[in-house]
Amino acid sequence: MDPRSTADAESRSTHLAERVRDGDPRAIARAMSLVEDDTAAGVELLRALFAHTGRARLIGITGPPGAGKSTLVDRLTREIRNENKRVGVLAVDPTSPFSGGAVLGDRVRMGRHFADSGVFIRSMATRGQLGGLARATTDLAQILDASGVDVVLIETVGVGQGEVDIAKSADVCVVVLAPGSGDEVQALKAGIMEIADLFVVNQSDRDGADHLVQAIMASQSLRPAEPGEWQPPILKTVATTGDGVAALWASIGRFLAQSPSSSTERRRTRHQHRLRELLAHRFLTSLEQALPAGELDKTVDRIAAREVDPYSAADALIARAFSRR
Ligand SMILES: Nc1nc2c(ncn2[C@@H]2O[C@H](COP(=O)(O)OP(=O)(O)OP(=O)(O)O)[C@@H](O)[C@H]2O)c(=O)[nH]1
Ligand SMILES: [Mg+2]
Repeated sequence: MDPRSTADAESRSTHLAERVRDGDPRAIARAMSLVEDDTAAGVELLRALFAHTGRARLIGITGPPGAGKSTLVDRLTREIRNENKRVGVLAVDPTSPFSGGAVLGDRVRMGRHFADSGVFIRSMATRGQLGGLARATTDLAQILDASGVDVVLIETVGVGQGEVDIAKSADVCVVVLAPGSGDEVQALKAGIMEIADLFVVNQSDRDGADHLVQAIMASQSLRPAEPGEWQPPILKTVATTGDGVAALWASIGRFLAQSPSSSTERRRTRHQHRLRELLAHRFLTSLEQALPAGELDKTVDRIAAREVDPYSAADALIARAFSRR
């Protein structure tokens, strides 16, 4: 590569990093696009910003489709803004058949915050990638963190493992359920009951809210807590009116204050996942570069034709790629 263009790229990303750190919303949006598109400039930027991260609290909001997560995120955002804290919102848009048009819906629901410079909102498409989604979410949260937001709210639909992983790796995980839709059964199946630090029974203005509270209590009694361990509280909210949201925010605060060690542990887990992912990605890239073009595809064809098993094929490819070095 032309050394001048490399130097240009570096100075551009340094400049962009500075603007991100100033909290410039256009710079934040640009930075996020560079990262989401998996560009070299995006990596350069994350590198430059990393030293300035670690301050923001990540709050995962997950639950079945339509439980009221976006409406709740909107209300929480207002609550947090009342304390004069800055908020970033990452809404992971499921392109799953469960939920249609979330991008537009989220935009409309979050509309009142668009003019507020203390709030930055970004919708992320899932694009079917799994590990990639968790990675992209972590990276975008880091950009927000470096830009000086105090809280990052991450909305994911708790339907797939990828989404559940994202919520789980936040500093606190809020599981939102709503009465009357068989949510508790669905949530149990998706494995999101185990990851809750707090439960929210939203839409508690509707019939069946108390029944749902009972069902959650019953599911929790199956796993008794150790003495001194945090017991996930069950909070009732009506996100459309804001009822119970102040109490929810207070409870989140209590969790964060009481469980610093679990928070440290989760941060470590996030870094661990990220490092392993990077290593796997880089390893595969250098493997591909070391092999003749088309070699991986040829091997796939041979596996499909049962000429070789995938285990021996993997060993052979690694031996071939790295023995010449
Ligand atoms: N009655 C009632 N309706 C609510 C409440 N909270 C949300 N809703 C409505 O429920 C619907 C779904 O709300 P959303 O906030 O979009 O739910 P979501 O969980 O973000 O949905 P997805 O992102 O599509 O999974 C909307 O029509 C809301 O107005 C509530 O507390 N009570
Ligand atoms: Mg939503």
